[in-house]
Amino acid sequence: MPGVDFRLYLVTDRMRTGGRPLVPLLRLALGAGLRAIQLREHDLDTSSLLALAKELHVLIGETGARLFMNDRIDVALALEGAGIHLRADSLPVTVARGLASHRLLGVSTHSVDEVVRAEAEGADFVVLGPVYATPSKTIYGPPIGLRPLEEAAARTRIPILAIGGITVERVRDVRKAGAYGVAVISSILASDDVAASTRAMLDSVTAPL
Ligand code: 3NM
Repeated sequence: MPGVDFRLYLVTDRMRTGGRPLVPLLRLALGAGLRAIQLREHDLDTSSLLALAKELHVLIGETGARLFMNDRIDVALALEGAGIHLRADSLPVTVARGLASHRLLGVSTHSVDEVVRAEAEGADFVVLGPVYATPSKTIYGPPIGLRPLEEAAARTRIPILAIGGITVERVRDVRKAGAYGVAVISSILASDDVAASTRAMLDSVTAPL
């Protein structure tokens, strides 16, 4: 199974695009070099979600990037090669791993202990946050700051992607704290120039520290 070969993970939220349709924005981001997208549109019914996922799967297939399905292992399994991203109320990591042994498996975490557990249970990578206050939602709790990133990176080996309020200016700090990369919604999807923002983020996640 291929490993985690991306340092920028775009998480979708079609309510945060400033009223613009999601797919053309994702096309722009992919054209700018984005390598991984997590489709996270909880409120869609299954047939609408599957239709959107299929459309993205085709779009992504043309670029060689990766598509991850948030929570919906069933939809991921319906799409060749799609990865799975689990959240706290998803099926347990061990169960997901059993169902999808050859798929990349990411897990949302909010503490050092959760990162340690996700690794032990078979996650390929984790997203850890919210590191900073996020304009996207407050349901993730208060910002955890950089310390948990440092500690989680010291105690685990799987890639950790920092999430929550990540901007180009903050990438260096989270990487120095131990993040392998970053996961974002607003700094790309809410940007007036999605292609330029994607390029700037890609440059900052690969720049020498
Ligand atoms: N998960 P933005 S924070 C989807 O902490 C998500 O698990 C989080 O959006 C977590 O890049 C978050 O706009 C929102 O801050 C990220």
